[in-house]
Amino acid sequence: MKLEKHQIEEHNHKLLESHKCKVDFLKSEIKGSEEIIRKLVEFQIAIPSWALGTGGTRFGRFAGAGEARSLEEKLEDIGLLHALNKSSGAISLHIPWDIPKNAKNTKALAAQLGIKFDAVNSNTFQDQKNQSHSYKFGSLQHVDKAVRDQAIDHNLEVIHYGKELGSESITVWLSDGSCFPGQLNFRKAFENTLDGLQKIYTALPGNWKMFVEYKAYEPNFYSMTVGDWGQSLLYASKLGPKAYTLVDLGHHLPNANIEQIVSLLLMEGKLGGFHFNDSKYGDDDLTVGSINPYQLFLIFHELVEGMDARKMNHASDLGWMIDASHNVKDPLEDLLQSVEAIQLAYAQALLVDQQALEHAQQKNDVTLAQEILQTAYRTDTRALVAEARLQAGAALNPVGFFRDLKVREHLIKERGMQTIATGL
Ligand code: LRH
Ligand code: MN
Repeated sequence: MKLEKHQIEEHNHKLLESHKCKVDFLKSEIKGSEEIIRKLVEFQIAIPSWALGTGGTRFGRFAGAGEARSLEEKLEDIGLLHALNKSSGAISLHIPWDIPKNAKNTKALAAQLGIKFDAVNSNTFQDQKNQSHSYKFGSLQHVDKAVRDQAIDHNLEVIHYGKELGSESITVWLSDGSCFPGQLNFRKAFENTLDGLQKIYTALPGNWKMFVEYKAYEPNFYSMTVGDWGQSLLYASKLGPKAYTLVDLGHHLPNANIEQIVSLLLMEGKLGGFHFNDSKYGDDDLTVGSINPYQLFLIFHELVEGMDARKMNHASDLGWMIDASHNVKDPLEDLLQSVEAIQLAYAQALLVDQQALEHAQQKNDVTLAQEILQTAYRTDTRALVAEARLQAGAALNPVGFFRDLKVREHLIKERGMQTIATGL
């Protein structure tokens, strides 16, 4: 479904007056609003190809309707999201769920929709049909060299597809680990995994990055061979300058201080990017900012402080990606809300008076430091984020417009009720 410019202008026209009121008031209240709006316009978030359909759990999946049936339809859906918020200008592919049948055509369609190819993801956590060796007991960690070599070859294949499409990074998430004490020799599992990652690293094109994604548990429930930020940092440090850690917000043990992890990985120059989502218990892959928006703000506060300390470009120097799974909501509405939540937290973090905060910290004035931080968090930045969309030619109210346009009804007419998108 393609959105015409005039449709967006008509939608914005109805909301313009109240929007102008809100944004003018906010501009009168804060310093540097134009610079913040410029940064928001630049800030693009990659949409996961595996989250455009309805996800499920082991207890079941309640099918959605009108879902994307192919990589082309997934690109069209992301094109629609990008037309609505001009902040979803990239896709993160998962191989083999989204193997491009004709990379040239896929690349041309993406370019037409203004979509870039962010990190490609390998998959050695499922056995594919007619696969020679099973990943039941792991992939790169496996005791059997034939299984390890199969997993390495798969990652080289993923890099090949990424190169064809113009991607410049690969995310390696390994489900490897163990379910019971005694099942695995941790040292040998680490050494096998490092050896495998090294062989994949060596095959990286010059300008590529490798993101090593860690996870505390699931699908293994006693140990994971890339189980936390320390292990991921160990791999990335031993691999070389093109290897980084990837922080999936849902991959931590309860009450982990993720913002401190982010600060230290940035300090080490080994933070590669994010898989944004939210969770209350485990790897729930819920809408970003839907459970713990204050934590998301604190993470962006550490990002802005740490990236400015290293003079990094906020928009391009880290991988900004969503990784979510939608069990009860329309996947496209959910993704629109997630992008909005990320932009809101980023805008709030840009409002923090860093100098005043540093001054308060130097004086151990804890209350003042908290007041400075929470003043930014308690500032409603919705009008700023909406103004960034307006200036970028997008919709003032993406979810409202998505509904007014009856997009899902259109997609159902086009694609039918019983359609399943590849992915989780
Ligand atoms: C693992 C993970 C990983 C993806 C998968 C879809 O939990 O976060 O990033 O490969 O989800
Ligand atoms: Mn992830």
